[in-house]
Amino acid sequence: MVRPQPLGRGRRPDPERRGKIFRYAIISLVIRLTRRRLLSAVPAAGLGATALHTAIPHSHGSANAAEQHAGAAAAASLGHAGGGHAAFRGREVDHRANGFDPHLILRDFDEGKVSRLANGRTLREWTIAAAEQEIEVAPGVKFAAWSYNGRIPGPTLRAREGDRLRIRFVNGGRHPHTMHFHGIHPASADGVAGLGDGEVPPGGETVYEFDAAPYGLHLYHCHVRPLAEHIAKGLYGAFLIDPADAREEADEMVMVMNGFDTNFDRANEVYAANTIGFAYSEKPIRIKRGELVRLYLVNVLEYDLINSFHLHGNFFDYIPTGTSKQASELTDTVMLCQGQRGILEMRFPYTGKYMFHAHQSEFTELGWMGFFEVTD
Ligand SMILES: [Cu+2]
Repeated sequence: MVRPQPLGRGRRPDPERRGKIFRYAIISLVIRLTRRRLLSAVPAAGLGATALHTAIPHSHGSANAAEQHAGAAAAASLGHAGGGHAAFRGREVDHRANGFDPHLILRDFDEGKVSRLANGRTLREWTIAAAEQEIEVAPGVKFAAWSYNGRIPGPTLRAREGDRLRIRFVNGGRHPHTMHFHGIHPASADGVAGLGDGEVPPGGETVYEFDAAPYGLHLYHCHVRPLAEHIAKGLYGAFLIDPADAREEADEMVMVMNGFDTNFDRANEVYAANTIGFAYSEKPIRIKRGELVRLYLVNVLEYDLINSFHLHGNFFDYIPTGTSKQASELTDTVMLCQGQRGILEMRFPYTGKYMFHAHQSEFTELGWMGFFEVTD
């Protein structure tokens, strides 16, 4: 689903990539010369917004030069000025207009409507609706997105191993969609074309029902072709199954690493954890010194082969896929391909601000970085 391409600017880029970098360089120069005018010309409506708003899915091939230029300009202005967001200081994403706030998504776990089956087992039920909505992924950069329950990533669904799960999926979009869960379940609940109810047409709905297994950190996403577009548009979320004997109490949070192709060139212009570039940089994540922090980390990034998480000033225990109680590694950097995920556990011995970011510098500069602020 992803097309091979260089991982960073240090590698020898392919011609398309070189074109993108060249475009960035030119646009960055123009921006440097006309920053004041450009910033006032990038209203909340967004430079690329008009073009992007009317863009229909899968239209990346037909996006005209003006659209591409507009999207790239908005994104380049984001990535420019060393850390990019500096150019937007004082400008913020309108979380209210988006309908979600990455700081709330961070610690939000949806355990569903809980009841007990006749056999004594726990039943968890959710209703998840797909919709189309425009979101501001970085200050002034709008993206015509698809969402589950009005947010990107979709709700973090949380269950305990052995629970019965019943997910009613309603397609409120204009294209067929599904929910495909990672985990162990019958083929009929797999959320792909030709199995069970298969693709759910616009206005249609279906129910996915299965047992929660195995315990660990998983994900769900739409599995309709073209898959890259359906995922990159925003149809994904974390799916967490706790072990029967719960993990130790901790300050728990979820980061879904993602990105946005705002100019339809099958490469991302904005990178983030939980969608909004620089959100955790503008407003650091507050944690307490000495407290156990458990980070559920999922990579859904489309169009780039690898993503990563690197922590400053500390190390963490890493549990791949969360399917064990034992960490496999003590490290400060993990590398994940699309669909890979894991649990990070750490305690900060010192107070202060500690950066975290992708160790692909390009991603960092285009939004995927933030800070933990450790206090007593
Ligand atoms: Cu879809």
